[in-house]
Amino acid sequence: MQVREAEFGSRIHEYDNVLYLCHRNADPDAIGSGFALQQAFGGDLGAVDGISKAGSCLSECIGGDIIIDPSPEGYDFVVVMDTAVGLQIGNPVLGGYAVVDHHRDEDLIEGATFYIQRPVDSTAEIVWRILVENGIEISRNMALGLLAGIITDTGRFKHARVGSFQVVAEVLDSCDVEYGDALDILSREPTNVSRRIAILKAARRAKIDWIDDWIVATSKVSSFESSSAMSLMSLGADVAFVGGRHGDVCRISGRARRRAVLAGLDLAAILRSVGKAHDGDGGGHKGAAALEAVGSLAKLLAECKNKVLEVLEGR
Ligand SMILES: [Mn+2]
Repeated sequence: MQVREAEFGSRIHEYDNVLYLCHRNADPDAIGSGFALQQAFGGDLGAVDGISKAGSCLSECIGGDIIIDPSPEGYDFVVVMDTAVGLQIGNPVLGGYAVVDHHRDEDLIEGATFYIQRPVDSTAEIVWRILVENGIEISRNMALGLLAGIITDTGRFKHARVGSFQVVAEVLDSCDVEYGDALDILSREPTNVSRRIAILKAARRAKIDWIDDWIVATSKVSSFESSSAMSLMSLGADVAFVGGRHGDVCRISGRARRRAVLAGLDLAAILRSVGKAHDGDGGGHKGAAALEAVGSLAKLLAECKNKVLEVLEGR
């Protein structure tokens, strides 16, 4: 059942022992959002598998105490943060749970006790509304976490819509925090050598296809798929898919320029259908999405690429 932001407090207070659970490789949006709710309403903060570089940088700066791979059975209730697809939290067996998320997928909300899902640019924007409407006093660290989430999920406002600017203005106006403080935290992330090598390899191995004036790049790396896809886009691709093999599964990260999304491209839909067709799943946003599936990485990449070319042809 979808509930209003104002109802979150009374619903969550029905439970004594709550876990705020972030997705795999948790990013600043998941960490900042989970941290703010945990500070506001009590409970524990956890993440599946581990935290991304930027996520752990943020967590360190705001004093987050994150349990890696917590067992949900130990809690009365779980709030799944910034996650729409069960696969992203390793498909655990959950008793009662809620979802607070900004993706469009329906996988997890179907079984949820309640959920707040709105297609805004970041989960942090929804959490801000929850805090305000429940009359929570917002600390500087809570505000910093939410700002970091909005900044990263909008690609530093490159894909931001008016709602994210509005929330940022409200945060800066009502909390003891400067915009530059949040930027400082995010720039503390060390420029990781293995990440830069992965990106350069993705560029060297890229296959390039085009139709009309749309350019689609596909490539393979063993990690840092999403950074690599983003970099291929900044090198000139309109759409980029970068995949990697992780044990038995392949992960593919896709990114599309805004003009491709405006032309009708929906990467979340494409990656969901390719994922589901190969014993996996996928989802995300129209311009940034991911899948996990079983099979040949080259074939999966080709299938994604062909679907994109079909959509963009003649647009
Ligand atoms: Mn997010």
